[in-house]
Amino acid sequence: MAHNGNRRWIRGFTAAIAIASMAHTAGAAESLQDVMKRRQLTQEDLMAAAKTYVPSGKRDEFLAFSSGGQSGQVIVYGIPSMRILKYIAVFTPEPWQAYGYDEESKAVLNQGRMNGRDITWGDTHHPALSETNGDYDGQFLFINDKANPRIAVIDLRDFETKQIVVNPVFQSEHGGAFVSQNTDWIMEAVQYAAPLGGSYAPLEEFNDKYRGGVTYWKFDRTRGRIDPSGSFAVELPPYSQDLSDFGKLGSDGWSFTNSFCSERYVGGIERGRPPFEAGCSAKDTDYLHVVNWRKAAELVAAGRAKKVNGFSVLMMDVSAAEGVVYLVPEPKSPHGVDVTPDGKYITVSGKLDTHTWVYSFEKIQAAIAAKKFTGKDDYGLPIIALEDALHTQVPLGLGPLHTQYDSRPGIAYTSLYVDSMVAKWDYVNGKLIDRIPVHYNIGHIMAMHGDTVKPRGKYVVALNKLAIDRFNPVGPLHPQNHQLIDVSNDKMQMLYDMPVPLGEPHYVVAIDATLLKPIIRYPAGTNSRTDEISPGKTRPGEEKIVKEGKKVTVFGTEIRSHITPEIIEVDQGDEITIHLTNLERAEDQTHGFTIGKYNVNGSLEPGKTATFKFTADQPGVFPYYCTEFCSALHLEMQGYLLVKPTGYKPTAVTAKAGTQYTQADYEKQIQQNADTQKVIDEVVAYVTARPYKNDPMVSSLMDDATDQLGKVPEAKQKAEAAAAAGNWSDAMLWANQVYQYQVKAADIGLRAKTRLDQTGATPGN
Ligand code: K7E
Ligand code: CUA
Repeated sequence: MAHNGNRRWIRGFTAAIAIASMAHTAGAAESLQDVMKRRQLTQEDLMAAAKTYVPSGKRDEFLAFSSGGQSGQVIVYGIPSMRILKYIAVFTPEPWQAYGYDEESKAVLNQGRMNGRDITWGDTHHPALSETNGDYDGQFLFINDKANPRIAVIDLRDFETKQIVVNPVFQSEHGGAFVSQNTDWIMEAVQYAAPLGGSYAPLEEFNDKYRGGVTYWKFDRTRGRIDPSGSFAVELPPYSQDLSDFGKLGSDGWSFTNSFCSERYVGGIERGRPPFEAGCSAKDTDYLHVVNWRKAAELVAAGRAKKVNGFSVLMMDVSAAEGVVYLVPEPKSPHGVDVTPDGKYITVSGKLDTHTWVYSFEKIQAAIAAKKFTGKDDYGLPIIALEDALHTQVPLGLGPLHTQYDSRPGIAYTSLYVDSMVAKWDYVNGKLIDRIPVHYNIGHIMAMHGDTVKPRGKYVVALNKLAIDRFNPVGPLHPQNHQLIDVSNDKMQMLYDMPVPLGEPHYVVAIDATLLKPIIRYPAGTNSRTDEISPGKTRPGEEKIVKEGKKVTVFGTEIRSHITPEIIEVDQGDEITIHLTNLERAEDQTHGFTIGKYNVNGSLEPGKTATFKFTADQPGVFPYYCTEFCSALHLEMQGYLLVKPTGYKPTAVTAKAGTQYTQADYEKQIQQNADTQKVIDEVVAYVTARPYKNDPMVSSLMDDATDQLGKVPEAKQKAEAAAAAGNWSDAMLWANQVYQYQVKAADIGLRAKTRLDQTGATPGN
């Protein structure tokens, strides 16, 4: 940076302090009526805008976690603003967060490998938030991969994926993730039947050899990880199990899973048979599976399970004999089973039935207690008569799918896929209350805390499969359309269309934003994927390069605005390991890292340590740099990887600096440092006159500023020593380094000052 540039910077800096306290002057204003006219907005539009608009600096009331469908990710957005806040990388490598680039996150993705193969995508369907006593607690998020049966664990302290578990028994899944009311179990039901454990059997043996099932993963809340050794599966008939839900309150200990092809039809167009769709929807009813999972867990603990690929599976003969699984007829081709907030009812909708059916848990239990069954299915599982389980059937419309619940007792919202509508209805008294059109072909519907014991009401979101004409066309593939609906009044009101351009978001969960308490920084040197301190953790001043034969290990750091080391010299063929620690503590002060042409890419949030491994097989000069625009000197946050060709013979060269500096340059720099110090003193006086320690954000900014200033004496000493030796170039450069530390301290200090101004802190304690 040029000298006069620096001077301008100081002037600008002083000006910034002055401007910060100036009032804004208003120009000739357009009236609200003018804007309505110009933009052709109705009163209703204005009302919707007022209900969804979140002014700059204000925050959303709820946070939604949406499946990212084929992207294998999770999308986080705010409600009511519908502003996207984050994509969480889960099953798919994702460069922005360096997921799948550093060794730490590669280790998580590698947990999801199957049969020795990298699976680099996922078909995410159902996110589930962790619950305590049946309500969201804001600690964990789980999501399933339908295509490759897997479940991932995301920690909501840092919104990072921590674990992926592969289902060792089943070949596909759909009815996951759902959590028990204290999140000690996570459910994952099969979709398409196949022989257990991945073995082969011809389709002719479908009835005998193909199986469905439900997996109950044990979740260790203190470790925040799934424990596969404590988990088990329950074998089910090959009925194409679909969605599931856990019981709650009085129905805790039970789970419910619907199915859509209890006909066990096997298609085969090429064999001259009608396709799956014909044979799988021939009967008038399918089966709701009612599972006493707590009893199943006891039987597994008592050694009654079989092992399939080392995983415990409770087989159907045991389930039938011990009363673990019961079947109840359910509407044709159902999709979705949802337990009411009080745990007393279970709603199931059949895509090919216009009614939603409501079952009574109490009636089901009474039938089981009285052993009142209409018979058994081909696998020996008892069938409860519909009339012995049904509470009511409510005509809602065409193609009912999923149901969510309102804060008002008895009120539910059900998506109507074929009608493209949302139905509001009363499941206790069996009455339709209101319907609203959506655009178009709604899949899931989601209400605030809408699948917990304590729904919050206010909004529902319609997750529409098609957008068609809602947005500016962007090619033949349109975005999905999430529509926000106000449900706080008697009539539902459409508020907002939000395009989702990342994949098909099957299901979403939304939590009261105040329940989330994400961290600002990691404890220094954290491997964020294991929550442990990394062996690569490096403290400032302890950076080093260790060479052992062909192995080169770099212990480096990043802080505004340099990477240490700045030069890494290796020989062609060396195996390189680079550990980088971000030394920053300030909020949002992330650094990146890349080495061009070596596919090295890092994202280091404050406190994180990440590791990069590669073989330096290509000789040459490879610049590396920080990929986040992290400070005014971000572009200078750079270095060189020098890979010497095999057999390279160095010739004697003396380094010659680009620019030589004189005593006058040095003195000019000293003066500038003194001026800058004055500005810093002003900011410090301003901040410390106010109770800044009461605000953790300001307090940590001030810690960071103090850190930067703490480096001044050493650089100053070096500058003075060089000056004493008459080496004006080194003297000037070290004096300039002093200036760099000052600038960063001032920059952070000014941020602290701005924050104090925004929060209205006044002098005093
Ligand atoms: Cu798309 Cu829940 Cu997988 Cu329904 S699912 S729409
Ligand atoms: Cu760090 Cu740019």
